[in-house]
Amino acid sequence: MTRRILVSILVLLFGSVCRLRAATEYDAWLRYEPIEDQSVKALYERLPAVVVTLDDSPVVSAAAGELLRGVRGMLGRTLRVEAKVPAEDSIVLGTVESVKRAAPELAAAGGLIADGFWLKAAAFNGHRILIVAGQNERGVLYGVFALLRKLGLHARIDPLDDVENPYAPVRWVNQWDNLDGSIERGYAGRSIFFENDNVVADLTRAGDYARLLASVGIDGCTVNNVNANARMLAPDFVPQLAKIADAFRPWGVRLSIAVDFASPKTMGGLDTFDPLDARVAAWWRAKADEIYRAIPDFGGFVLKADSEGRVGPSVYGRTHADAANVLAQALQPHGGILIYRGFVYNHHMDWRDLKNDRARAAYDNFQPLDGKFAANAAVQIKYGPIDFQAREPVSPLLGALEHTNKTLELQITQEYTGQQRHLCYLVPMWKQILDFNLGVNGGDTPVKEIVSGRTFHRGLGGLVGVANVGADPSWLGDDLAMANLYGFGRLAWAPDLSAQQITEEWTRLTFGHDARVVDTVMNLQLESWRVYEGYTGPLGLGTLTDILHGHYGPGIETAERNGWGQWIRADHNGIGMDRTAATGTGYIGQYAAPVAAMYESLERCPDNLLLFMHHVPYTYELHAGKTVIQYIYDSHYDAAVEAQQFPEWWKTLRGRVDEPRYEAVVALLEYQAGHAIVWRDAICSWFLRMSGISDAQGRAGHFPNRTEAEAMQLSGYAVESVTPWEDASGGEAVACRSAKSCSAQFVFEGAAGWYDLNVQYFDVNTGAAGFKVYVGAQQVDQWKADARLPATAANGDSATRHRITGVALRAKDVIRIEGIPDGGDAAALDYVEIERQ
Ligand code: GCW
Repeated sequence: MTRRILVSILVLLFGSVCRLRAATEYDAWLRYEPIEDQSVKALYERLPAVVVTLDDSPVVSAAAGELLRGVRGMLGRTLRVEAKVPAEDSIVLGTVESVKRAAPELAAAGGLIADGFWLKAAAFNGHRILIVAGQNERGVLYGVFALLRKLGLHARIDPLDDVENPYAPVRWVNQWDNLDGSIERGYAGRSIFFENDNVVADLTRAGDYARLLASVGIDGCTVNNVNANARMLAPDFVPQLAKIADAFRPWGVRLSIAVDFASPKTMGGLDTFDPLDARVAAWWRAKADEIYRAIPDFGGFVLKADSEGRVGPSVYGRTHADAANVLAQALQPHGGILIYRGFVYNHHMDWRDLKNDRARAAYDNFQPLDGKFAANAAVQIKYGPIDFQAREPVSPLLGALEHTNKTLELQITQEYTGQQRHLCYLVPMWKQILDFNLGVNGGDTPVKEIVSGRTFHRGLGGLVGVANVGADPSWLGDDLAMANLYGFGRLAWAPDLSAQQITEEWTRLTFGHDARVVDTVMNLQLESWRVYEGYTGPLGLGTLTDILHGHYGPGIETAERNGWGQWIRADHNGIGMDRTAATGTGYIGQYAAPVAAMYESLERCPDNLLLFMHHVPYTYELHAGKTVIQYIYDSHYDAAVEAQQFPEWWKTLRGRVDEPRYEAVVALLEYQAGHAIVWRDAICSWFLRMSGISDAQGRAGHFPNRTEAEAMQLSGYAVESVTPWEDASGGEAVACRSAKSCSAQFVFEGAAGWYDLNVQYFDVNTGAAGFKVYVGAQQVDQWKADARLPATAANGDSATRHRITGVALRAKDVIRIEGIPDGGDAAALDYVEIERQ
């Protein structure tokens, strides 16, 4: 072993041990908790004391450092590091090649492909050795993480003979980081890569991020927004990018970047960016050469073109394939790849034309180009034909490119699924997508096989997850949301793993092995997507959020009557997009026959996609045995009840989970429980008014325990209407705009007893208003409206519920809420709801 390797292993080890103690959420699933259980410890009693690294490379050093760190953490032992196989038991790390050289008598496992590994407990010269052999260096690193995962899961490591290969070559994350340090659709703080148009000086977090990614087999990271800044290719920027690549390299994560298609003109000074112009091609080649000189293991480019205002080949009447290929050819000599976003659609479509349909766009744009893309190019296709909704059918384009490489785009950052303030664990959704049989050519062609390249024998393919981690200590802004990052990586590596297994692994590694903790956290995770869909947009309606702004709270009508094409076509009689081939937009005809036949038929179309595929009256009877309208009411009420249970389940873990994570998660789940009621009421009120059909159970529109703020006795507060109306109870709220403090009060008319008070207010991000609640002269609670919500006005994004439990009330008590505005936050109040305990 060279001194350099030893030093770097020690730096990795001790540098990280300090951080490990400092924060648990930062370490996510790589906590390496000490194993206290003696019977489990006994499983590892005979773990060799020596680790041998046969290769001299940053990746294998990182692997060795990680092994030391993990064993130190879990078993409290520091392994000895050596360069030659000693005359004692040892753990041997190296590529298959090096293992063969060091110990030819050890029959290496056959069948390894790039990045694959072999874990083997064997006898050698009378000693026990534990081999971690990789097909390449990255495989060694993945093998170490797999071994440590076994320890973390308290699994046996003797006997041991495991061969693992990645399911697909491309296992990337995309970050949508802007060079100013903001992150498009990021919900966890500022960029860990950029600030002020430059790469940040301290790239420790970039390295730690790469370590997290590597631990689940992710081998590439595109660091900037697909809405790319041309500066990414500026000559002074390339050396800065090289520093990020340096931070990634020990973890086998290749850097890639999104580029602006007009760069040859805007950055390169040419008078064109026509992909078929020889000067443009030469410019891209020279740029790629320059990048590879600075970053020899550079992954490639990602391109979003002719989409959402980005320029593209259409400027010159060229095709997407022309655009992709000019970049691909520049990367090809260096082994780089070009990923072309399939997310291309017209966002100025005429909504009055019932035949128009955004869902058709990806297929219509790309299917005719099948076979025209370079061998080192892939089209990256979002899982659904619209845009990361709570539920969508699988994109038909996935089944329609037999002669083109593809990657499947999933979204880890929860843009349309609660933005990490709602628990919405997406692995069950992703499993459904990956397992969905597109029935191409009448065969068994699940999405996972298609996108990995297996079905059509493509050399390139895989999974890409839009991650958008940020500088928040917990990476995604919510400890539980990290299961989505973990699960994405595991599925990209091994899509046949069950949601159950992935969830259990993540839970044990993140929170330990207390059976109650494991059960509770797994239940929360595994139920959360179904519940989220239930109180947002069921029956294939999409999330029903405000699509024109934050994509967060309820905003049903924003989908309609504009060019964006997320229409749900709701009127007084019925709802849903008719996408049939027979009478609708023809979208369903983009699927292979067996799938098309299922969706085309009202009888066979599953309820959960009915309104995506068909327009039906509200009184249409579902397979579920109720009408569409009643299903909408029931789903929202039932799911909101379930969301109320989430914080209660979690609270049973007090004392079993460390305080900081316990508290952070309670706060989020309580917020979610309140916001689920906002969603429920907004959607049910809207459909009640639109359909004119009342809820058979009498709930929608009736709130017996609620006192509207606008009906209270106000001092300083003034009544304002809220837009959209359904986001406030009664369509109105009160705001305190011209006084230092305002109050709203009412007389409690119920019987004496114990009550919970729910105060519904609006928390905007332009200030932090204060609230105080009094019963008679006695203050019973106070808080600040200082949550980070994507809202500057009173609406469904800012609507927040504060619950005060266990208050003794007597008839004729005066309940008074005092609001103290701050900055642009007018302490707006919606209602108070009083529930008997
Ligand atoms: O989901 C939408 C987002 C945009 C995003 C776009 C895309 C980066 O709302 O913010 O732009 O998709 O995927 O390109």
